[in-house]
Amino acid sequence: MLGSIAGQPLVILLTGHPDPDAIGGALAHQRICESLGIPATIAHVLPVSHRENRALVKLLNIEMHHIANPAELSAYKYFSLVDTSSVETSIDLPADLKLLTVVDHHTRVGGPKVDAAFVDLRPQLGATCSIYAEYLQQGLAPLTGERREDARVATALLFGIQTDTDDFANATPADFAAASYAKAFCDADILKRVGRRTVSAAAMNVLGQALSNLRVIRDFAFAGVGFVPLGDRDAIGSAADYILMREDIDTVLVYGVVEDRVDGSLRTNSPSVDPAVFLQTAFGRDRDGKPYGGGRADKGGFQIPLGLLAECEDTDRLWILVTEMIESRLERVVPDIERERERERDRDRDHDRDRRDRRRADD
Ligand SMILES: [Mn+2]
Repeated sequence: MLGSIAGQPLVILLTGHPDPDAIGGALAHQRICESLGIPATIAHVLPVSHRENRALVKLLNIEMHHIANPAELSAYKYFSLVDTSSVETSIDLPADLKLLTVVDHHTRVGGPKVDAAFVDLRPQLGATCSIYAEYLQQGLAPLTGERREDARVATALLFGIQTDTDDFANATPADFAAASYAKAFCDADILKRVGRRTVSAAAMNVLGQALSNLRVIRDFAFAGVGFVPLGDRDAIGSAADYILMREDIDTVLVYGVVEDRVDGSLRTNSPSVDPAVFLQTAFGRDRDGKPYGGGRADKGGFQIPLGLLAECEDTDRLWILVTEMIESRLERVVPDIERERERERDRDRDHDRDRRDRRRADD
């Protein structure tokens, strides 16, 4: 199919914010085009927004054309879609630009049938990069390891498969076969560098708060993180995910105030803790009988509206109220919190008495 347009330029148009599966697939598509004598350009309309993805483009030195104006596409008669079956909607494509190929692994839900000369849709696969690795392996521009270029394509393919299958957790046997083909040619050092996880500054700040306020009651831990901007709400769940890695606990709850509500996340790897039951026992239901929290096997979340209290301008005092409310509710599920508090009170009392005794002795 591609061979029939040899010599004519083609554009690989990525839809949405390019992710590693789209970028890796596009790079392999470009390689196949070039082996057939077709100059192919990778283009995208929306920016590469995720930092990890920008690192991939930079470290592998991938040339991608950022389209700002549809006129920039006038040089092409043909285009290909990779890792999508639908065209970018934020731009009006030139009317005479013809869709030539579609290679994708997404399940199509409704919408018009894809109209292209070549269509390969495999919703059973975890990544589009797996389909491209298979093309290469079966003889379309195969990797040989002789050229530096091979390592770039192989690394991008492997990273695409890795990220789209959630680090292979959702990989099918075909994805593993594709990954193992790409692995043999990939640049392990670059793969390690692009795969380095990044954490936003906001998420790290929330985590810092959670760690310094963390209270551990046997195998349960909880922490309040104060006021969190709405846009950083996910950082509460991320902090809980991180704290759950601590080896001596199996359940953690992290909460903060987000806008006019208390917003929290529960994480557990205890076989006996059901997040939905835990949260309902602690926080109950609102007036309409709707539980404040819910969850599934290993995670849950809750939101408790603060009502008029949210307007309180003394945020220090509001935060004290919130922590007392949450702690007294958590005692319903973790009675040891109260016992712990009594021990603390006893310690403080002993401490005060010691100090008084010492002072008397000094007198
Ligand atoms: Mn994909």
